[in-house]
Amino acid sequence: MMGCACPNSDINAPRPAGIPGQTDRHPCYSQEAHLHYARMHLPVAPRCNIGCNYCNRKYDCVNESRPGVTSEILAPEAARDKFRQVKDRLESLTVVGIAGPGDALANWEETRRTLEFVRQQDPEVVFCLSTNGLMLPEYAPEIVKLGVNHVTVTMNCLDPDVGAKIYKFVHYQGITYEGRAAAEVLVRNQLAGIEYLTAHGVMVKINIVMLKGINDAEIPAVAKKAKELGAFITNIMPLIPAPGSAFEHFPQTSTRELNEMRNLCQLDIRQMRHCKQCRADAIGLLDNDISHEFRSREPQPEVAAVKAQPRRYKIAVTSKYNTLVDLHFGHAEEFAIYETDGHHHRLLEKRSVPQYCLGAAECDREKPKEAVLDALQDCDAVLTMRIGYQAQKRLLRKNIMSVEYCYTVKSGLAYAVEQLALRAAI
Ligand code: CLF
Ligand code: SF4
Repeated sequence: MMGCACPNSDINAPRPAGIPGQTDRHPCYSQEAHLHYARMHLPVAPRCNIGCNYCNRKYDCVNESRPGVTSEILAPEAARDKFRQVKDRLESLTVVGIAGPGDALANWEETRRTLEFVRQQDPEVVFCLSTNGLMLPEYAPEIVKLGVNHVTVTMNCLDPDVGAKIYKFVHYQGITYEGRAAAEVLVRNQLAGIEYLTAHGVMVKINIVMLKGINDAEIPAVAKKAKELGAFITNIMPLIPAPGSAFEHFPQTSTRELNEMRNLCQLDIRQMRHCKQCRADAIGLLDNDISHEFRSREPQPEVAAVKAQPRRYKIAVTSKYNTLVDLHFGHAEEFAIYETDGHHHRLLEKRSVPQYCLGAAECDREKPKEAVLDALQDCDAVLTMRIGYQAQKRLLRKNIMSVEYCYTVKSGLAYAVEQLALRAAI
């Protein structure tokens, strides 16, 4: 039976085939499933083997995540314990994914051991991996053997001349490639890896970062190739350049441009339209990340090293009643300024400011924005429930880190100190 042919709607598309009992419980592969089923990312993969021009390794891998927020890093044993803890509390959990904060396959030992640990505890869980694809020729057979049935490969181009503009380097089998040669190695391995996976029954999703004027003309060809290789779906994502990356000032892709591209590519292959570009330690439904409820209070090894020389930070918090971090950065009319070392917090003062964001109609008013940035210039970080990308970027230019959080101020301050220390250590 033919589904609705409207290119704007995946909701009316035929129910995903996929792997019965798996793909229909996978929140990213099925639009319907994302309303009911949760995923959990285990952040066990900090390293990466390529250099994307839109990446800054102080943040999560941009191929699957939104920059500006960093994730904790877990050893496989800690990941196993965390999985057990989350599984006990989150009935809707169906998928365990490894999505960074670097590349899952550039940290294969950690990735493999983590999956083995989790499988020992739950034979039913659906495994998911996200990778740049460079190491797929080496590890695809093991991936299949481990029962990983869903793999995301970020493939931004086919033409190495286009790839030369996207990738700074590719480090493969002890050799560092640059320019065209780097893209050639990467694309060759991606294509071979995808072909192997789909031939062995793995559901492959292709993420494509849309870079205006660089790869947008080639995206339809990438989508066609994905279809030809047997991929299940493509996820065309807007570029959100990481602060400090080579593409930091590159224009963002608008939702309209993105949807036009998806509509075009949908003629060839199913399109994902509900991606949240979530973080490498995300937990919960795609629309409701509850990872803060499960974050370890134990310092990370890198953080512990930094904490050996105790450092006190000044952190500006957005909170309605100074109990919870429950205010959007743009809506705050007051910042509570704390001094903290992560354990002991001292409220120094409250600073009144004009609202940073006065709604779309007044979005271009510079004066309130500058006033807020000036008021925070002596702070190391802003701890806030939510913050827009442009505001994050402007803060970062003043070396002020944005930390998104939504639980108590006390635990948020401890978390923000961890993030500051982690950033300093990377
Ligand atoms: Fe995670 Fe990615 Fe698996 Fe999903 S996320 S590894 S496929 S379980 Fe999903 Fe998050 Fe978008 Fe990724 S919403 S960023 S597509
Ligand atoms: Fe960064 Fe991810 Fe690209 Fe690696 S693959 S350079 S982590 S965006």
